[in-house]
Amino acid sequence: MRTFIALDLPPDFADDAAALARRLSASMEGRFLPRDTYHLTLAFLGDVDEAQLAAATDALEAACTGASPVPLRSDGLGKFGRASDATLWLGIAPAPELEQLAARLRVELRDRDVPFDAKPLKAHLTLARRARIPHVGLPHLAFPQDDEAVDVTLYKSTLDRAGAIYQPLHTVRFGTVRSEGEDS
Ligand code: 3AM
Repeated sequence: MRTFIALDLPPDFADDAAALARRLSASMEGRFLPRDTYHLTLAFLGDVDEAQLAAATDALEAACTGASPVPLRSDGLGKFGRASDATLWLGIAPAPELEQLAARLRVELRDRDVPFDAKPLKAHLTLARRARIPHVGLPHLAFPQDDEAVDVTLYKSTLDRAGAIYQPLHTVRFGTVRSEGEDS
């Protein structure tokens, strides 16, 4: 099963990012992603088996225990790839809480022998794929209001001709970590 772990966005931030994406989609071709798919990837695991999936869930719980809310502050637009065929993203400004969470997650995954892509974190929300970024200037853009993120989810990603389908498998909200069956 193809999986990744990502920080989820509060609804207001996602709404603002979707409004930004709508403005951008008027200025360029591209496959703009549905708002509900927005996330900030903390670790891409790729294919894992059942045992690794259970270990990844444990790692997620451990990494979030006592974690602090992550400040979300827009840090401009950016791209991966060529301007003629780019992944277009909204950057998220570096923050110690975010760096710490991603670092802890990676330590917890490594301790449990769960494989993941160890490339340095580049905090971003992907807005569009296969975008053709114009050379002329973009319209005036309103960026999302600053916010805080408190949820991390282990996602299953299924590749489809129309794009990836993301299915949440396990979500942890910081400070309220509770396993299934535990009394509330
Ligand atoms: O967070 P975004 O949407 O930018 O591009 C994939 C997506 O990134 C990325 O993981 C996220 C969930 O699929 N991804 C896919 N393959 C990857 C790889 N081998 C990868 N990230 C790192 N290494």
